[in-house]
Amino acid sequence: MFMKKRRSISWDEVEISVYAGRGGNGCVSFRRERGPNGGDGGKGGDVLIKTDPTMSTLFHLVRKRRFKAESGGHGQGKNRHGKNGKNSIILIPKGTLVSFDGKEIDLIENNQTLIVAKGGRGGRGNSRFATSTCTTPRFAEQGEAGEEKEIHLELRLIADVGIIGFPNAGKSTLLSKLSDAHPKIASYPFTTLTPNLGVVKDGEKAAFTIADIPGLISGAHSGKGLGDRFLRHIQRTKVLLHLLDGEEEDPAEKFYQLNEEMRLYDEEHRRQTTDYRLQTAGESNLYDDELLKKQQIVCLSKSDLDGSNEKLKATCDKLKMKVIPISALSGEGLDNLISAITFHLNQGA
Ligand SMILES: Nc1nc2c(ncn2[C@@H]2O[C@H](COP(=O)(O)OP(=O)(O)OP(=O)(O)O)[C@@H](O)[C@H]2O)c(=O)[nH]1
Ligand SMILES: [Mg+2]
Repeated sequence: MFMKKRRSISWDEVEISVYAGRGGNGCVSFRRERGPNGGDGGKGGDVLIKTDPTMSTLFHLVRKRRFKAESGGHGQGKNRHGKNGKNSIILIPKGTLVSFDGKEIDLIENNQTLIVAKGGRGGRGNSRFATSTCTTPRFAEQGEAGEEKEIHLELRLIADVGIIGFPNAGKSTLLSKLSDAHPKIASYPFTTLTPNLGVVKDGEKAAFTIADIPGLISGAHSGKGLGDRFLRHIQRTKVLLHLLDGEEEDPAEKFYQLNEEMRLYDEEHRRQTTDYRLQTAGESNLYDDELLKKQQIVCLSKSDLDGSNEKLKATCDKLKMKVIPISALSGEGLDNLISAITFHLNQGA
């Protein structure tokens, strides 16, 4: 009985079906006195997956999940070969793990391309089968079928800097001020439902990429709020920008809470990867993805509000570390912040 496969619906994990093009058929044709002249069929198009540095989700694949490349044209008389079918190219964000045929391929470079389904070979026309003993072959080859695959895609966003913080801290507002991204901003928690990615420019040049993720709350590591799904998107960032909400009563307390969430997430992740490594002994982990090992730049947002100086002092005293006051509204502290980010990124290079 035909069973419909369950497909996951999510912006960072999707399953798609790909169909490479069929090869065109070879042609049977003769020219009087001169013998067979049937051309070959064209090759079927491949289905490729390519990373696009400007994308930050797999959302576009939730609606469109079937990709078909063009079939090759059939061969024709007068030894005319069929046209090769056009490839189908699926764009995905950098940092997507592509799984098919029991393989897992991690696409982490910009504009990296991977053929996931190969087009069928075109059939040979009858002119190819003429021999001294068979001068009038009345047959040609059929084109081969293209490959068909089910592909699983899972995203772990790659950005130089990841903005983390509790809901409403001002993460998306900051992202929109620093970069070319236009995330949704509102005065209620959980405005951001999927990460946003932006490019920060230094003049004309791209200086670094920065992503904000949905607000985290206590219990996030075990899926509370919008959950642990988002923590995995900061695993591949080089530096964390920890944004404390300037409107919070006690921002330092929130700093500890979020770090505790990251510690618990690391612990859980380590346990899972150890289990996985035991199963697949010998395979090494690609990158060091522990959240607590990452450099954190701590900022206090909304420094334009009344009483922010006192709050900054109290927070610094409690945390005993440097906290950069910023206001995405007035622009205060943003230059300072960019210098700190650049310093940390260069240090890691
Ligand atoms: N006064 C002031 N308000 C700000 C500043 N930055 C952000 N806000 C306000 O804070 C609220 C939350 O801003 P968002 O940028 O949506 O916060 P977020 O951290 O992305 O929130 P989530 O997506 O829900 O996690 C909005 O009403 C913003 O206008 C700032 O520098 N000063
Ligand atoms: Mg937001």
